[in-house]
Amino acid sequence: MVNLKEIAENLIQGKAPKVKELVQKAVDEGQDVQKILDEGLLTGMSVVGEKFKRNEFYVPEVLIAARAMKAGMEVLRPLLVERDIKGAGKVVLGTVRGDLHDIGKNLVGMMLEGAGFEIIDLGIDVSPERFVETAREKNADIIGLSALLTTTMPAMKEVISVLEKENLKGKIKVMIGGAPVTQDYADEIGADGYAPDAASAVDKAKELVGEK
Ligand code: B1M
Repeated sequence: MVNLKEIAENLIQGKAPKVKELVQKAVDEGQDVQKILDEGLLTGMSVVGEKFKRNEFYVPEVLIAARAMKAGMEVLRPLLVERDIKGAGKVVLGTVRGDLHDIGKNLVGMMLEGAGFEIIDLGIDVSPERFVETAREKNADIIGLSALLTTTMPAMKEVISVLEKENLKGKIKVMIGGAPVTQDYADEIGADGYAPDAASAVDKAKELVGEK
């Protein structure tokens, strides 16, 4: 039986092939997918974050660990999205302008996809105008914004301003999230919803589509 701590350890050390192998093994053994994600990959990534904060890790180490995280997520992706109940709604998703963090955003996308949402993922460093234009063109229900830096959070407010200018506020809902983001911040900028993690993002997205 794979010890999930071993997955976390290898992720911290940035050993992508090993992480992928162990995650695959844990899946094959029938271990719970959510547990593999939480106790293996996410636990490892949170240690990386702590080390980064204490200057024990620098950007290259974090990038290598992020690559290992992605390798593990590749294995879990089909399992997280397989629930596939189509037609829950359409979400334009992305990381806001100036921000290059995409691991959490990708996880949110996978979980939403698993819950039957159609995801249009615009990637990272996305301008407010592009979010709104795409959502309008694709007739999306929700714009999902991710920000990991306190310095990029104001870009979320800009998306809402563009929606207001285009008279789309309320018609296209805005859901926000990311480590520094809070419900208070969502209230402050007039976002329709906030979710602290990927699982709650699914609940919140369903709620927002239901309100329309
Ligand atoms: Co960055 N970084 N980083 N980094 N990085 C943080 C965010 C930081 C907290 C680290 C620290 O100091 N402890 C810090 C921000 C400080 C601040 O603003 N307060 C920081 C910094 C400073 C920086 C740079 C400025 C460093 C530098 O260059 N000096 C730089 C900025 C680059 C830029 O964006 N312009 C930078 C760069 C990087 C890397 C490129 C090296 C890499 C990103 C790789 C990648 O994403 N492809 C990286 C990483 C990996 C991190 C940490 C270590 C981990 C982030 C992560 O992936 N977490 C991070 C420390 C930390 O957060 N502990 C850190 C795992 C992920 C699953 O969680 O993204 O929170 P998270 O997503 C969660 C929830 O937040 C939520 O659900 C997800 C799943 O549960 N969620 C949503 C996220 N989006 C959502 C959207 C929703 C709903 C929920 O609705 C739409």
